[in-house]
Amino acid sequence: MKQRNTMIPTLRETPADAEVKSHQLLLRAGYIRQNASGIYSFLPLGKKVLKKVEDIIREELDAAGAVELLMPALQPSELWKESGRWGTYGPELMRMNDRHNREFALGATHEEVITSLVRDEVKSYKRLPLTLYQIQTKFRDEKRPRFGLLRGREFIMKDAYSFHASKESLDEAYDKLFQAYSNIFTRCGLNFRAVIADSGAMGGKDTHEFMVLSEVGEDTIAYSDSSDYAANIEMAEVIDCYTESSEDLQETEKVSTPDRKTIEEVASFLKIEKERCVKSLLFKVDDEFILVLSRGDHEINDIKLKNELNAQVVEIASPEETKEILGCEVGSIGPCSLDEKVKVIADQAVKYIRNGVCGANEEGYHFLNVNPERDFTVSQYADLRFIKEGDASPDGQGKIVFAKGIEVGHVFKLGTRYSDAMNSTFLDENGRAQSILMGCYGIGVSRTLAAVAEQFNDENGLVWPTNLTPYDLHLIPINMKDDLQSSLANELYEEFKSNRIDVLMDDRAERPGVKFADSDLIGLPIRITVGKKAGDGIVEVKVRKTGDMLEVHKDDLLAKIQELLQS
Ligand code: 9G3
Repeated sequence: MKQRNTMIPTLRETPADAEVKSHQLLLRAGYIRQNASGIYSFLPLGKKVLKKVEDIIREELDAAGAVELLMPALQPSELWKESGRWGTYGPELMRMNDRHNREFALGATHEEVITSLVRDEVKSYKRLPLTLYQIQTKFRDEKRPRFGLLRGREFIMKDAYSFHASKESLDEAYDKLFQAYSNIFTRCGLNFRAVIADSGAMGGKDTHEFMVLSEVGEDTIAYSDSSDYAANIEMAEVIDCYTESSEDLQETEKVSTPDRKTIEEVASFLKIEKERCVKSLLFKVDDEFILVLSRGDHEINDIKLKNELNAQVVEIASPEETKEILGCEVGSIGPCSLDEKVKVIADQAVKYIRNGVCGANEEGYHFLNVNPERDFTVSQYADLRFIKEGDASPDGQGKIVFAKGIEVGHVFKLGTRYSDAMNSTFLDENGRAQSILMGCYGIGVSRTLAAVAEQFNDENGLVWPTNLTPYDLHLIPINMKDDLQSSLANELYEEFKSNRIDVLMDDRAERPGVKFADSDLIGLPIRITVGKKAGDGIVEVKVRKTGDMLEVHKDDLLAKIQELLQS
């Protein structure tokens, strides 16, 4: 490709609203352009990288036995009404009406469409298992699109769906695709972890997220410093390895704690450590108010609370609700002498508190020397808190360390959540109708591209791994007007092309400095400069990643380039 014939609009300056490296560089190097908030065009270089990511995904999905299809982005609302999700998704689900005023969703995901398709076409266990996938544009009207392709409102997703007659078959497909995902992200050169995740609204039990370690990641991963245990912080379980206190139980005492409301204020006012405080939070769980206790230095994890109580909705009670139910302000509530109707549950660490402090359910008063079971009853202890750095790893090996992650993949065992709701059944070998078991598996393709850009760059621009680079090498004649240079450059251009090396030649009439700066920005793995020594058939080869420079005679060049591209 010659640069006069393509479109690579590089920018000198970093656009003000681009906050992270990948967003800045993909804009500056002319890979993407924003059309509207969270909506991008992939310019020729961006499109070529996108295709390379997609081709790696296709190879691995096909090898895992999945079959590609393509579903529509426009989805009739009837399907989402059948699954019950038309109402549960709010403004994030983009909707439109057609000319007959019929309602449609712009596809945010395709469980409904694929389940209805399989419902109509797959009736017998003989046709199972089946794994179908597509690579397609998705629409999600994010409240705060940001970080360029990392969180867009229109993005490219590979979504796969598997269909099974048995749990064993689903487990087998899940493991195969789990391995395929590991292969994909490894081939993309990404530093990733598969982490135990929460299935959220999707239902189903097993689910893993594939997280690329990155400071700009929105998710927090808790992983062991000495095993491969890793979990989304929402799901990381805390093992009960607290030590029993040997303290004698002291007499409870009510003390005035004027205007002290938070754990910090109460602990410092009473000169006790936070570990000795009982933190009380009133939660609204579906339609019931429950007082949830944790140790003063811990935070209640609402995802764990929701899963433990098998609830649909879990939210913190408002100050008004707290006052109405417990008769006092949030800062003074506690578990002692509560009205029977308020259920009390606690994180397991609370069980080990001895002579602790808690709110007295009276404005500005707290109790000293409270002890579980003697002074307050807990109907249920469970692992309800967020894990902290330094906690023991749940697999018993090493300590927990936190890292930020970009979620690039998510795999779920859905079970019959959609086939039940949409009556997608198959006849088993005894002729009995059973709901089809499903799995679903997503990769954020455009997000993966951005994650690669986030991981592969330096102070001069992008530095693509050879698997994903838009072109294999950058051929730069210093001066196209110089016959020796332009003829050697064109000769090399033809030679590379006829040897299936994808070459980009900078044939623009730009100063060398501009060409070199653009070349570093665009980030192709190898640069060949045709300059003053063209007459001797000598060119300069530069390896983008290491900056290594070497002079090579044109007769040795092809072999050298092929060797460099292999490594
Ligand atoms: C929506 C909107 C946003 C959504 C969803 C639906 C996330 C939604 C979860 C999934 C689950 C899997 C198949 C590929 C892998 C992920 N955000 N999810 O269902 F309407 Cl607006 O997408 N889907």
